[in-house]
Amino acid sequence: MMKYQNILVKDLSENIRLITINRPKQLNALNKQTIEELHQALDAAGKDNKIRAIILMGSGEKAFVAGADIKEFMHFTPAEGQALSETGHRLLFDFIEQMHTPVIAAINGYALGGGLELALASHIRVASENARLGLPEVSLGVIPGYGGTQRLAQHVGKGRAMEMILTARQIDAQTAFTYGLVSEVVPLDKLLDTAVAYAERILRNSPRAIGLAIEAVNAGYGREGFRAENRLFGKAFGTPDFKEGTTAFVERRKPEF
Ligand code: DAK
Repeated sequence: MMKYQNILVKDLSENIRLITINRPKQLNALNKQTIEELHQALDAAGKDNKIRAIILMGSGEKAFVAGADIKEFMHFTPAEGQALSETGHRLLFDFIEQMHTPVIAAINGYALGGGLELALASHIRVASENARLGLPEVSLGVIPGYGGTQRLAQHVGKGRAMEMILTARQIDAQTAFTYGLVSEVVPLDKLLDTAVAYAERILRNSPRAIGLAIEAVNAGYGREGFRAENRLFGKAFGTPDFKEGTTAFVERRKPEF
């Protein structure tokens, strides 16, 4: 199996592969390298006929993924921001959504910004009791750029999505369950077993039919909103608020918009 810097890949059985995002000191924030590695690992798993379900998790006990790596993306220009958004979709977010091998997000802590977007692009979500979910982008002067404006609304409805995005608030795991955002909430030490139980149920079914079902479900959702998100995301990158929001995060102070 390939060697990666920022992720760990492990087969839990002949048919179930666990991919762990492994930057615990940065709360598993997604930088370019991690996105690239996740793509390679997912692509390899998708092409491996033996692998019939994939589990995504974050390393450590604190975070699934605390978002895109702020310290990296704060330096991007609007053009780079927009280009990277397209690359991110192609390599990771749309890529996962369109995979014929089901991806289960085991949300073991913070799933914020790009981290929640990663879970939203996955086919099934389960969460540990300590999980906290949110799209805090507008608190940084930017908007969700990896499909969050579209997929959150698809999962929880427009009203709740609008409320979560505009307030930038985090919700706890139980609220996420009530919203229909996760299928189950379990103690942290039961999370992986719970994700495996979903994978095992999937293994009983036809992999070909599963692939086609994923494609059919996805076909019900248009692409126009994603194009708008991409364009408006690029626009947000050019504003002084983006500079202030990301700088305030790094300086550990409240932004002044
Ligand atoms: N990026 C980089 N570093 C992060 C990070 C992140 N998203 N989240 C946490 N860290 C780092 C912290 O800076 C800290 O590093 P050191 O200071 O120790 O070097 C370390 O992880 C531990 O974090 P804290 O000390 O803050 O831990 P706490 O327990 O106090 O707080 C927290 C946990 C999750 C509440 C807090 O870390 C936090 O608020 N994190 C940021 C959450 C967030 O705003 N995430 C980003 C959302 S915006 C793009 C497309 C999409 C996006 C961006 C670009 N392009 C196409 C270019 C999406 C953007 C987002 O995801």
